[in-house]
Amino acid sequence: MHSVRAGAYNSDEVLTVTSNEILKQWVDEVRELTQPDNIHWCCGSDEENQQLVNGMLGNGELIELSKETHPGCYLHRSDPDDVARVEHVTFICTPEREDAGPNNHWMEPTEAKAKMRDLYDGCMQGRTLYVVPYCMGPIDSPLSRCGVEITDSPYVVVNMRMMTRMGSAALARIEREGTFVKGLHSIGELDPDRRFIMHFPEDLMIQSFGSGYGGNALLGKKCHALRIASFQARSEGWLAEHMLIVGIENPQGETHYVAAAFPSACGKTNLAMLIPPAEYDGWKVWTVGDDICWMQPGEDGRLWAINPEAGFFGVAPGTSKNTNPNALASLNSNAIFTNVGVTADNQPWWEGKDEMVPVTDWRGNPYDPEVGPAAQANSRFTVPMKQCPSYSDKAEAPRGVPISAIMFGGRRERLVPLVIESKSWQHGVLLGASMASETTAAAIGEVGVVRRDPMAMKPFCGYNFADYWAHWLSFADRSNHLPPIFHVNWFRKDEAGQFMWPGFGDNMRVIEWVIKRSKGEVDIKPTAIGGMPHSSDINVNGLDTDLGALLEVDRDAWSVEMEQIREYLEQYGDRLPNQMLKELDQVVADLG
Ligand code: OXD
Ligand code: MN
Repeated sequence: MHSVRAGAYNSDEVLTVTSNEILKQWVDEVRELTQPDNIHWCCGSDEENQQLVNGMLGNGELIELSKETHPGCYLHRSDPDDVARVEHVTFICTPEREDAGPNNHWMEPTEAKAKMRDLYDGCMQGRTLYVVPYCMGPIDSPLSRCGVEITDSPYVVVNMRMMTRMGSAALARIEREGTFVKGLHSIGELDPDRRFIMHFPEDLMIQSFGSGYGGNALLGKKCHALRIASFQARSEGWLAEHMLIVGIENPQGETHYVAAAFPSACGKTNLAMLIPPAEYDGWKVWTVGDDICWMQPGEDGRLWAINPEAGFFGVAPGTSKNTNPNALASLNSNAIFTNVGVTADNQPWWEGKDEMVPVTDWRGNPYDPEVGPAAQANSRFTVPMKQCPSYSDKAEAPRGVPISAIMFGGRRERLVPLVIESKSWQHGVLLGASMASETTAAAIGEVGVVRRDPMAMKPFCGYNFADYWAHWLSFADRSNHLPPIFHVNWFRKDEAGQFMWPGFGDNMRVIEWVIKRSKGEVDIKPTAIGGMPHSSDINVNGLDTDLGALLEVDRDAWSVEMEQIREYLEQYGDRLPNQMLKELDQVVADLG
């Protein structure tokens, strides 16, 4: 095995760092194009990390937070125009437009590569080029896949070190396997008009320019582990999904793992770390992952899943000891906070955290509530998963964990019951494909507009959704031990606009029923839209909630909903698998 030294290399020395010819050649090509002053191959050591941090403390890219309350924690302030993913300039570049599908922005690959070449030309002059080898998933898991990100941002390097298995061990695996995803990233000038996130799935390649924000710049996450991986998974027979993975251990010590997909901002991180209600004495919740799940049938036919990530890149606002005490407890040390406020005693602060009053807002200005919130709405924390009190050491298991149930969910104030079980795997795929959220009061005239977000993958599927559903459907032929699929909705409101379900830790009550169903311990009431629980099978002790109303099926309203789903699916034209319409027609026929 060829060992890697950390440090700066001149161009001749690069050739001695790795035995992988493709990697050597690519780094050399990028060096010629971008013209960095230095090249640094990252080994992932503590010393290397400290050097990078020190450099950023020196130039103000990082600000040290209170050593007393938050040792090893730093604040990063992004450019105010660079605080979120940029879907409008995110492209899937396949030779045929149809392969990207109506769900993606598409650009012809030669055109996209030429555009990016112009942007990258000389862009790293005066900067260091970092070569970041990483592994998505446990380093010795057959389900894991590797990548190399080239970046000119040390902030990206230190974040990638928390979010992935980064450094020498990943490079050694790349040298053994020979294949890896190539990700090229430059912050450029952070100009929103010169910002593109390009994906070339057929070349296993990502090119990102002009943004330092997580989802656009930490290429292991959305770009690799979802967009490129979903494409790769299709040809290799597995699934790359926008799902959390949570283990539920009952008082007898038996643990069941559930994978669940929700659109962004529906509480995935909270669900992955939930604290069961008081009466669930003896139950434990184990967090395997909060955002991404890769799964495939094992020899036993069950789906086995890994979390390809090693850290959380979570939304800070709203995270508190009431909503997510496990997340909060993870953030006391060794975390990077991006775009949050700061208190007088130099602690990170965001809306909803606690009663402290910040003195500085996310832009570094004196905090003034009249001007806006202290923390940017999409401000984030980056932290190693292992710091979470509910961290499951099964997150390191090379085989992954067996999935007992899959849950899909959206944010629906009306119509959609608390929980529905699919009639079959195929009907479950329809439930996933019809996932949607209603827009909230953010924009006038838009309240209650239903936006479809199939499998919560709308911004993340690296190919045509019609082909993606066909791939999902194909699993019915790959195994007869697939997990049951459910659709949940924590967000129903009553006439007075009040939430009908308490959510958060009480979601455990629904998960308990889901697991009972997966074990065949309780029956369902069959309905046109799927299996519904008998009210007496969901534990609502101590809750003041109208379970009957949460489980009712409004036939007329569902008929309208099904026609809207049909309209949505028909956009996919001839490529839409027939089975999807068959499932839909069956629901319509059963509704009568
Ligand atoms: C995320 C997202 O950052 O889904 O995880 O937007
Ligand atoms: Mn996500």
